[in-house]
Amino acid sequence: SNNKIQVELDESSGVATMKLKSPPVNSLSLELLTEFAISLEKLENNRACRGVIITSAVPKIFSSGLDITEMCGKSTEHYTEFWRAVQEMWLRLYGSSMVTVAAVNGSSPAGGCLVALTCDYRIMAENPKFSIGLNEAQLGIVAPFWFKDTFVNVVGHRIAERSLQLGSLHPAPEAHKLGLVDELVPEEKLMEKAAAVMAQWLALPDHARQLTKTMMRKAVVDRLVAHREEDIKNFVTFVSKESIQKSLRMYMEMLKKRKS
Ligand code: CO8
Repeated sequence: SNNKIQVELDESSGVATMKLKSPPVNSLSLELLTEFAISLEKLENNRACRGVIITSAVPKIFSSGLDITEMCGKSTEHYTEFWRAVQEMWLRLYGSSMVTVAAVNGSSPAGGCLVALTCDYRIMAENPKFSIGLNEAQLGIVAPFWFKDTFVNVVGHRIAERSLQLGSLHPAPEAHKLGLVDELVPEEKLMEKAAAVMAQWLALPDHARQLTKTMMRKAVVDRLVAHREEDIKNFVTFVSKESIQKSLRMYMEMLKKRKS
């Protein structure tokens, strides 16, 4: 099949695992984002499922973030559809009533970091070669306000302000110190630890936890919902600029050159 996400539900624990499997780097393409939102919706509507662990099936990479090729040389209609899919994925994940745990088993820049930040809890493999952060500024682009809000809600304003301006990618140990990830474990223990954390969160009654989660996140969700069309318009205008197209093309070339 051409599934880019492997979903498995353990009926006895009520915990699903979503494994991103879109080699080489789990870029969040329109197709992957759409599958992500649909998979989440299915689990959300499945009463047997109370929690989701999100991880990667690609070695060394959690997700390389938004697929840059979706933002290069495409039509206004395409940019519009793409951005709506990014919003949809985030709205479903941030607003999920399930417990969501990110098992970050590789590098996690930009949109990859957003996916992790959007969960309730983050566990990262302790490998210092793996880094995580919202590095948009390094690409000459600006993280949208709801990426920023999600980041601030995890690490606080000061750390977010510095990290966003510098477009920092933090190696796992530093990410842990900053509170960007909650825990570091040896890579081979990651899934075991994620299951243990999940069990701890699921030991509480769902209802009070869900209402508390909603209370904590509602303002940020409502802000995007209220400004959704405006946010799409902003993205399309921004990404359509020749200067931004040039920055993105140069960045893609830099990625390719770095290899050889
Ligand atoms: N999108 C598309 N293609 C990508 C991306 C990406 N995000 N990342 C990597 N690729 C491609 C590479 O170009 C390369 O292609 P090819 O094989 O054709 O040369 C292939 O994937 C493999 O990549 P690498 O050789 O670099 O693989 P490594 O294992 O050496 O490194 C990394 C993996 C660390 C993930 C590295 O590829 C990397 O740093 N990628 C860039 C990550 C990044 O900066 N992403 C930011 C995307 S922007 C975003 O998510 C938010 C934007 C918000 C919108 C703002 C308004 C405009």
